[in-house]
Amino acid sequence: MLPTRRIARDSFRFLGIEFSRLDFGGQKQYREEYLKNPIKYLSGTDLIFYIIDAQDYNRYIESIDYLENILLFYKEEQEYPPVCVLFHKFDPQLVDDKVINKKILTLKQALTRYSNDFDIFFFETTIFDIKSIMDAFSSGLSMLFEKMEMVSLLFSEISKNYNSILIALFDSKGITLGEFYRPHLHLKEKLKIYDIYLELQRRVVSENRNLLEFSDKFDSGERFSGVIEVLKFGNLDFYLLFIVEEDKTDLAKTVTVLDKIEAAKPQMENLILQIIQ
Ligand SMILES: Nc1nc2c(ncn2[C@@H]2O[C@H](COP(=O)(O)OP(=O)(O)OP(=O)(O)O)[C@@H](O)[C@H]2O)c(=O)[nH]1
Ligand SMILES: [Mg+2]
Repeated sequence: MLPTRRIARDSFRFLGIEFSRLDFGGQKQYREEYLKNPIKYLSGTDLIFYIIDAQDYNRYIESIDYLENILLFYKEEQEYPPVCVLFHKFDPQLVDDKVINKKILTLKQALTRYSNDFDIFFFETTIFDIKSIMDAFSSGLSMLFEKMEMVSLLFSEISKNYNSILIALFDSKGITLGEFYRPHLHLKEKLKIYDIYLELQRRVVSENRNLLEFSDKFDSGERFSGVIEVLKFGNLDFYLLFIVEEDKTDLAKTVTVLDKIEAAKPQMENLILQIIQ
């Protein structure tokens, strides 16, 4: 990719609302320009994603200093947009690397001093794991919708009644509105599920289906059953993904569990309606 020149603008729709997205080029000359005229460039922001190159230790301080300047401006203006800080380029081979994890932790600690004024959230992301980027983006957006957190709470409640591995709700672009994962589910397994979801969601759309059931297994051999269901609200489509452990002894039991998710649907639909209103 080429470096972004000044600001690249585009827009996208989420939950029926049009958002303007401004990608600020990070080269020094541009950074200085934004700070010289912050009212023009920064005012009126609803949500900030601040991206730090997690591999570039030498520039951590520079990056934090710049963020401090930005936040000082917002504080003066008494604007308090939620701030998502992404430690990016946290590539798969670095996940268990002690040095980078320690450095990131130190940065997080340094940044919490802004948390009195700002809602500040941290994410480790990498281009090699699309889910990590989608999670950061989804979590940020969810800050802008009251009641969105209720979706995950509801899923967590529902999960207690079944051997759930995952319950998640996505919009048509794959943004997560809420999710519950079985505790201690490994990253590898989450990614496997997300890959399956992306493929099956495409199939649901291309075959114009409302429902798709599937069955698969993790590398560990553990089998699971799942269903993707389309929930329609006017011209907004949502995708409910429900995955349960397969009952080895009694497959019929698994099927009933999948049927039972139907029982929870009215509650879910009610909640979605409240969020998009
Ligand atoms: N290893 C690694 N490299 C990445 C990752 N994401 C982006 N890159 C690389 O980092 C370089 C810069 O990426 P850009 O997306 O242009 O960075 P940017 O922050 O938008 O830069 P500006 O547009 O100048 O602000 C490119 O060579 C990318 O391929 C990542 O997750 N891991
Ligand atoms: Mg760029």
